[in-house]
Amino acid sequence: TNKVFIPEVFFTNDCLTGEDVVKSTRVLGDLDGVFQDKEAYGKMNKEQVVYHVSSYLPVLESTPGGLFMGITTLYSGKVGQEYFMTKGHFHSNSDRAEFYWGVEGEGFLILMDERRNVWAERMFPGSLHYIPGKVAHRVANTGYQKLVFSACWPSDAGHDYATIADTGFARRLVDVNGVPTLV
Ligand code: S6P
Ligand code: ZN
Repeated sequence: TNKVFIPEVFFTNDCLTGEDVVKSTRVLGDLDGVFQDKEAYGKMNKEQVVYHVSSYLPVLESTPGGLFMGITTLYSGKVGQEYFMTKGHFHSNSDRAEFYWGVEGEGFLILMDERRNVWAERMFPGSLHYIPGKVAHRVANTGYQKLVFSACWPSDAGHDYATIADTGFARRLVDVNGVPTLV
């Protein structure tokens, strides 16, 4: 089915924008440097949408004690043998934890601690994932349809994309003869 979970919102937020839901889109061109295979990346259409995020923000960013909720729709695709994935990040307030849960489709949550140990958890409708503080997180779509997952994180977590942009994840999830494999 094509049913995507869209929450009915029962809060009035105090965001500067006045928006209950903030939507953002990452196209392939926004993910320069993320994928291993530069040659394959170079040949692809940079306007292609890789994922959309709808964020539900009942309080201002960086408010201590509040919570945010987001729904990510990650499309199916590969750059070379590497599956479409989110940029991935640590939290700026590095000890802040997060929940992810699978809603539709299939993939893997890829996790990396501060010592650069990497592991992955299978995502599917109903899967629930606790991401401890100080653990970087990104999601790869290994299926043939879109992968939809939700997240809940503290409003003072923030996003540290720079560390991943500089040093990446220590392992990548690639298609090895049709099998998603961490290499
Ligand atoms: C926010 C939460 C998610 C991601 C989203 C996109 O803390 O982890 O809403 O923002 O899945 O991933 P990324 O790595 O591009 O922010
Ligand atoms: Zn996060």
